[in-house]
Amino acid sequence: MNVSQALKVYFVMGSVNCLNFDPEKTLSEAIKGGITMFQYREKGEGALVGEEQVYLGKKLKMLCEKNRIPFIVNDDIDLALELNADGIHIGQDDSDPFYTRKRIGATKWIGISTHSVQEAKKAVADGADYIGVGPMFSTKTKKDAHDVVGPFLITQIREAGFIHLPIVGIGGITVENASEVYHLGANGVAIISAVSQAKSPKDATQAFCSIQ
Ligand code: TZP
Ligand code: MG
Repeated sequence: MNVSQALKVYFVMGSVNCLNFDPEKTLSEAIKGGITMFQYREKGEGALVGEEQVYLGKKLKMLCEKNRIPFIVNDDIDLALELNADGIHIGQDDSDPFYTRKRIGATKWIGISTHSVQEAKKAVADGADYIGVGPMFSTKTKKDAHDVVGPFLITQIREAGFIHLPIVGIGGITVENASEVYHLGANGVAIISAVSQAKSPKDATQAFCSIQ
């Protein structure tokens, strides 16, 4: 699977995002529903740390591996290495992209969060394999989220030229608004709460998979 295919329905989650089921059950249901990539994002108030964070990460990685779903770790290079993740996702304030590349190696994927055409251009120069663009819409999931940038920024990034990286939209994405994100040029949608807090994460994922 290449990066742009993997981004199509990209489920992002940590233990604090799960509402009706534990993280393993939530992920296994989302896998049954058809997610194309998973990001382990264990952060926010009440998030697991240390050995517990690693322990849960190993269980989620095993689930992904068994089902051939690429497994990405948020922010933490050491954790990504320890879990033998397929890649890492970093924000503008996280570790330096060149340092990150040096540590995780040439074959792993690096995703970089961007909020403007300028940051997207920089992500290309920094060796990203894909970029995240957001928040697409308002979200309660990330307390320190950037102001909403809106899905049209994806079109602007596409039209700016020289940015041929796969793009995933993130932030406030629901089954109702996801098609707008795809239609404005995204290769995929990254979703937390619309799957992790759904009554049925499997049905919610299936609904995302049938869009476009
Ligand atoms: N980065 C930008 S918005 C966001 C992240 C991690 C949160 C997305 O969560 P949700 O529940 O899909 O709005
Ligand atoms: Mg980050």
